[in-house]
Amino acid sequence: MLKKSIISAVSATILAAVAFAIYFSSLTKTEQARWLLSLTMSEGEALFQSSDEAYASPPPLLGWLDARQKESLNGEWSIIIDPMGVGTPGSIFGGYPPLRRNTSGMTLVEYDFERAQRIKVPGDVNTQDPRLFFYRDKFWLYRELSVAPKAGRRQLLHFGAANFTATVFLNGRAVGRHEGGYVPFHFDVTDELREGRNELLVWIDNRLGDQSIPTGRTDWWPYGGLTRDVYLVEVPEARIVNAKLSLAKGRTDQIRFRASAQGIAAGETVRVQIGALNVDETFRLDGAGVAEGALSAQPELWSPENPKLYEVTVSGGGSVLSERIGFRQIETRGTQILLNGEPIKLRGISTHEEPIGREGVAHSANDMRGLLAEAKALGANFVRAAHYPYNRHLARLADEMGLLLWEEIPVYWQIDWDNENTLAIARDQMARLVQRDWNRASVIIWSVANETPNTRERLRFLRRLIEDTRGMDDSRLVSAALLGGSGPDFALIAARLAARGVASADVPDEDRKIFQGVLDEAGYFAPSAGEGYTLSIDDPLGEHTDIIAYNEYFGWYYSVLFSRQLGIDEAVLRPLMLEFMRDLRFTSKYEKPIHISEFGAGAKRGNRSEAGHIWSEDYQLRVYEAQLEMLTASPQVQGLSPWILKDFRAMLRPLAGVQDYYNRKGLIDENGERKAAFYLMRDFYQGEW
Ligand code: GCB
Repeated sequence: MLKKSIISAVSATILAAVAFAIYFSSLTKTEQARWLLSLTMSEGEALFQSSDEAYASPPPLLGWLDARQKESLNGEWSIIIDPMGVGTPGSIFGGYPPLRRNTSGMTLVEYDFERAQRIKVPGDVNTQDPRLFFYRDKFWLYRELSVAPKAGRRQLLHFGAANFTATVFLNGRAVGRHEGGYVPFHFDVTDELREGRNELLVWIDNRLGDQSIPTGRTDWWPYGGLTRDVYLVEVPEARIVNAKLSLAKGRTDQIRFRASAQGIAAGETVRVQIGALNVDETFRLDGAGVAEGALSAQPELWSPENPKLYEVTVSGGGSVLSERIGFRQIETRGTQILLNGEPIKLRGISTHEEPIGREGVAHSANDMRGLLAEAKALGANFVRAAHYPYNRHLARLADEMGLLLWEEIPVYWQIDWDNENTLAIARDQMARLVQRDWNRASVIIWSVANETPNTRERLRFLRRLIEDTRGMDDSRLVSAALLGGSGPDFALIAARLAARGVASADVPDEDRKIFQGVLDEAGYFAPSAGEGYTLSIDDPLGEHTDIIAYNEYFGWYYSVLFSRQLGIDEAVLRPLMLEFMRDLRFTSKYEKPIHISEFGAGAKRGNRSEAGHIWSEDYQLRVYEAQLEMLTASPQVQGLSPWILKDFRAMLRPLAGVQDYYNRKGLIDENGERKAAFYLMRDFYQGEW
């Protein structure tokens, strides 16, 4: 019976093949060619489509990375640039995997990783090859690794960050994809790894757009690539995934502890030890793999003056993890910020993740130490790490060096507020940042956004992020850098500038007439020459944040705005503005501390100007002088983080001979040379305020 059906199946196949051969030979040569081409095309299309496959997303973050057993995959990787996106595995162009070689001299291999150019990982691709400086598209990174799988252990492929969408292939199989950049993620590759040589391929798509986080247009360099450490982390099957310790709310004699585990049975225990505090407790895991409870302890409190850290060991299953952790309280009371119950002013500075004296992204502990050392030299006790999560060394070093930190995700300017996927990327970034750094005492503020428009959709989006953040971690403050000043505010300020303009002896007649016109229009409401103004920062998001953070550019951009609005020459308006700023004040209807998260002016180091022309160190200095006088006269202002510590790379900044694709608002230049305003700021931070 079986024999019969096999015979009939075989003969049917032979018949079909013969019929096809007859049909094919009846076609003309052109028809035959078209037929063959259509076959290749449809295969090709299928391969191109494979790039849109639903790839696995990475599991939740693995905490306590520095305490894990791991092998570094840093070093030289092969790179193939692929702006057309055709190098997908299996395609005739990329033709990978397995790694193919043309050893016979007759094998067509175009994407040959052995012959390809090498670049360093971690590192951005843009500054490692001059041809890639402005490149913002797709490329492949490849390396081999050899491992010996071990029974009872899992191998996790960890990336500190991949900018901005990374699809990871191991031995030709897609293991997953992460979208968004700037945050760590991993995949469990135990089942993909094999004894001996393994081929690891990462497809990076460095494009950003309207729906990504960050959006396509940013005032910083969208460095692409594997910008942070890559590791193969070996963990036991039964393991601690993460653990958080922080002081109980309002208390200094109790530490809250919470750990999550995987592969350890409910009812088993997690042990926490802090030798110096005589803590040695165990907590049972519940059905969800969580163990939590309170520890009685009276730690010496962490502060910038006394950055005290304790060695903490958490063990459970096969994990034994140790880290140095500090304990402190941060809260607000009315318009004050309290650190360990005492009012503190944030003497801060803003930064980007770029090292001093080298091009590209900062990725090593040394890079970060250099940056933080310069903030310390400025006399700062606070760093605003704008505008995206930096590498993990930042907060660890800030813990040790005694610097308070603001950490942020790149929800920046205008994004697609109604897009679910956009929200999902932002939530993922926040979760990974918070879960990575929640044991760092230095981090006191999570920021969910920078300079976003005041709309309903934005409010909904950001409230969601704030809720998420507080849900994960209620031992810190939440904020967002706002844009302030409404149309009416600016009209009233314009009238005050006009009153000063009319009274000033330095204003040319033509401009005086324009100013007079503004005053005539204001009529009865026209201000007097010396009148100041109090600007209230009332963005509705302020209701939901703990701190009202405000970016303002009086003395820089706003002078352009007023000059255009009034039709007055900038040369006339700028000095009037610097004078007026001394009578400008800030407040908010929310009874909360105000932090001026940005102010500044562009200056090319070495450019001096007695006349105080813009782009000179002298003009920058004048803006800083006026800003400090203005800001310290507003009692609600409890913190400053001027823009910015160091000149940084920005595609938005082309001005030849001055910017050359650097944003020049740094207090030091790209080589670490200080500008005059650095010293002014340093003297200010050493003073009374
Ligand atoms: C801002 C942005 C910051 C820019 C800065 C500038 O308001 O928050 O990312 O770099 O202004 O220099 O224009």
